[in-house]
Amino acid sequence: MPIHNADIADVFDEIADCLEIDGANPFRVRAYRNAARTVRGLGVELRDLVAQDDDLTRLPGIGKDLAAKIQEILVRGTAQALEKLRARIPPTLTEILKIPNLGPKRVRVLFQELKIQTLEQLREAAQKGDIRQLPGFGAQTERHILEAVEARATKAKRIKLAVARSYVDSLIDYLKKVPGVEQVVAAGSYRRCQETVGDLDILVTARQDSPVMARFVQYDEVKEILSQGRTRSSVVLVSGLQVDLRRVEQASFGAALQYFTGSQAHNIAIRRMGIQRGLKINEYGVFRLDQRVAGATEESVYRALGLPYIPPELRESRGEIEAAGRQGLPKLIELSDIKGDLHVHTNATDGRFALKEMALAAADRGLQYIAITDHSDQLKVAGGLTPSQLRRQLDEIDRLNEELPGITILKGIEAEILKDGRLDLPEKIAAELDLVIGSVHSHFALPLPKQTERILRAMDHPHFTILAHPTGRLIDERDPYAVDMGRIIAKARERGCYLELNASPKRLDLLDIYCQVAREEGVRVAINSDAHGIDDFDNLIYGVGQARRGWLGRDDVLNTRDLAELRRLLKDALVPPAAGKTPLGKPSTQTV
Ligand code: DGT
Ligand code: CA
Ligand code: CA
Ligand code: ZN
Repeated sequence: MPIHNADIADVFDEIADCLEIDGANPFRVRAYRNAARTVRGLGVELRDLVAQDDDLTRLPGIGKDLAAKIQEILVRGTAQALEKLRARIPPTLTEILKIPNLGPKRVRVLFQELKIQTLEQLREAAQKGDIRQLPGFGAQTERHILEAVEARATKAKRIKLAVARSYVDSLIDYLKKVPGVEQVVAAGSYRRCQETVGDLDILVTARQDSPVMARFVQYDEVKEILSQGRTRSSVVLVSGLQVDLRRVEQASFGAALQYFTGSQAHNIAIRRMGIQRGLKINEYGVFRLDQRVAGATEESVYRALGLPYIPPELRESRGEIEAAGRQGLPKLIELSDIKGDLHVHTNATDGRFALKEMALAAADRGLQYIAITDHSDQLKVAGGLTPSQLRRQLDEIDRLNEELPGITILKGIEAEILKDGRLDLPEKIAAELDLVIGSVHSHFALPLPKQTERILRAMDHPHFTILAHPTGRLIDERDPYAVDMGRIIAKARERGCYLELNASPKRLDLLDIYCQVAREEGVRVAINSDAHGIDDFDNLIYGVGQARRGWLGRDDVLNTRDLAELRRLLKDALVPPAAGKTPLGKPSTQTV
């Protein structure tokens, strides 16, 4: 059974959870958390590194002890350290830890005082009013807990796109090696680059005699076979991901790919359009009076309707069919259009690598510039920079810009947007910065008018350049805060500043629907990795996927510009447009 990095990271995270509930030394907890993050973000599979005898202690945050644990997990699938902890701490407690408002201390109190071990017991205790009796809890906390438990129970388990990708790639490689297999494509929400996927839909074409259906259920990561047939099988992988495999005829491949890529809403609209033209469209092809007229390729399906090809990311029934009909589809951005990254951290705050290492890693990936944007002073938990630390960092950037010819380092900061909308920005240094990213990391629960006013006020700061992760959501963990995004986007247009699409797979914020609004309003978006480690630059691809879902083309994205033009655009954001000057016009949109 091959062990993936995500599995190893899960073991480390669970150890950290257990240690935390156990009241262990915070440094130990953090060591496991950091290791989990390192492992998760690694570009290569650890099992491959171990197979070629690489020294794992070269990896950041991995010492001898953790390297040994990685080896152990690769062999046994788990670690003895975790098994020992589980013997004392019921594993279901770590589920309870995921409820917002419940940190390790509270989870421990609930366990010790009320013997609460499961979400179900937590719900019952909250309903009976037992929790409010505990020291440090109260009626309001009890109500929040109950709401959170109920919300979790109704939410179907979905997997983040980036996590799914690590499983998909191995499975596709495996299927491609089966004799007689011709094409293997992952369709469904995965192909549409949706931020999370419910299950995976894979299509194959193969020669008549190919054993592909039998081999699929024999894949060594299959935990459970749900159904098995000649053209369709479903399994659940060890990771919990369900995979549906369908074998289709070559002549139907395009129609099947179109059908199983979805979305359902897009497909219904497409089929309705077909009916109006006397065409029947299904997963086998496009038919006129039972005569197949198209279906071998997706292009042929759309062509039969008089439409150009519609990229999968647009197939959400949000106007793409109408736009295609008038030849008005945007030419979508691609990863190769990204020239730089405007949100990067170093170990001066909560990043894990030195400035130079981050710059070299970015240059390695072909980026022409990065902006260093470490946290500002007020974000104490991330070790925010004092003005004198920032000053030293700026001097270091000057030195490195002389030393490193391949890349330009811009000077920036990720400034806290304080509760009242002031920016945590050392005013004396602000003028020396190339850009200022404003971020909300506190007071998420403000009511909508207050939250909106707070952010609008921050955007009024003359040095404000980019609004980071504009809705604050963490996928599956934290909903967007209550904020009027329409007003924020309108403000960015008036003010001439920019919005970030944070490419971290757990954020993907700006949301796709707001990208579409930003584009219509002529507000440019910066697709940033928010890198805390060198591998995080690889997350830009997820930002690009989300941007494509939001209809963005190259011109709609700030960091597709070469350095000279980028500098001009950053300067444009410096002061509000003077009276009489026309506000930033719509970027010219390329059409195909
Ligand atoms: P997911 O798995 O929840 O992330 O989302 P999808 O979009 O992958 O949905 P899924 O796996 O249920 O089905 C894959 C595609 O197959 C879906 O996007 C459209 C197509 N499809 C499935 N069931 C139906 C249906 O009842 N009607 C139509 N028109 N299309 C369907
Ligand atoms: Ca699916
Ligand atoms: Ca499915
Ligand atoms: Zn950041």
